[in-house]
Amino acid sequence: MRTKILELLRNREDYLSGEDISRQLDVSRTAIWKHMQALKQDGYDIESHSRLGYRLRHAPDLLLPDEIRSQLTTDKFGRGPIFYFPEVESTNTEAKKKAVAGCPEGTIVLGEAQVGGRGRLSRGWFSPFGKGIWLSVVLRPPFQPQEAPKCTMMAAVAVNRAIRRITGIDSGIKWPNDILFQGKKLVGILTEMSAEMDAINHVVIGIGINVNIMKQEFPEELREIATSTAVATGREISRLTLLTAVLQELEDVYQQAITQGFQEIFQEWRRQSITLGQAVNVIGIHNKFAGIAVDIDDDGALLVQTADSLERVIAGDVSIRPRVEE
Ligand code: BT5
Repeated sequence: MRTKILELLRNREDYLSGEDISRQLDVSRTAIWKHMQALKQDGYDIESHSRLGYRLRHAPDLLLPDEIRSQLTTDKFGRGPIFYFPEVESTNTEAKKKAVAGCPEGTIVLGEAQVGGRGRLSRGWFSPFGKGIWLSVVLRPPFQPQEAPKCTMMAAVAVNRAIRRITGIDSGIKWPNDILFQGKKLVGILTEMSAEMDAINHVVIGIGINVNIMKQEFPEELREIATSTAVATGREISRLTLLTAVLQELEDVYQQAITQGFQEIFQEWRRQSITLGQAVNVIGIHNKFAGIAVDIDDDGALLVQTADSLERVIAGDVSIRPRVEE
């Protein structure tokens, strides 16, 4: 009901009378009054006028489920359960619990702040309150378990599309799971899976986007390697707008992967990649080497040409070597 009330208020610049709302939603005016009080308590600045009705002056910059639902453009993602936490250990950890408990595909988990945000290999993820999008999406893909890494690449394409569309910046994808702007990390993606031998139970895609974090707000060790859309554009970006764009793009690429396979998505990944064609240092699980990143293969592995062989990198860290002036 609150989502519907918000929708009505948003679509109207002027006042909307209690009578109109009650007719359109078929509820009593007392019930509407109660919903308005609850919305005000959540931080909505709603003007009420005894004769004219209600007007939304300002919505809080929080990723509240009602707000999200009133702006969603998707068919599935975010249409089912939305788990929202002002503070959470890690949205991925919560999403995995929900997935094991049987939540439907497209369930999302959001935290305004994460106190135990995770990267790969137990690294931390800095996730301050209200300044980023700390999101996990539960998928139940009909893919083989060995195809799960492709979900990370698919998510990178989707998030990069959304960031470019909403902010206008020229961000690019670094293999396999980062989105960078001018060499600094804007987004990290952590995909986690539960599977049997031949089928995936669920995949949780965790996406961390630095939105309105100012340079001096990053901890010292991240200041030179991380950035945010606010730093990149010089303006605050609505997290809600960016979030709904991310969900739409993610739903689109996922649908595309299911119906047409990953080929087109990988082509787009190649076009948005900042890794391909670069001299790179690879720190793999068992070895270290240097070469030129020449392509990705059909599995999403990075192909690196070294002095004497073509290496296939399926996991690990790849750093782009700065060009040496000749
Ligand atoms: C990643 O790991 O980049 C995956 C990050 C995924 C975060 C999301 S947020 C929602 C969901 N819930 C979670 O708990 N996690 C996911 P990796 O490639 O291992 O990079 C981690 C490294 O990035 C750290 O060791 C830092 O150097 C750096 N880092 C940490 N926080 C950062 C931030 N906010 N922005 C940029 N870099 C950061």
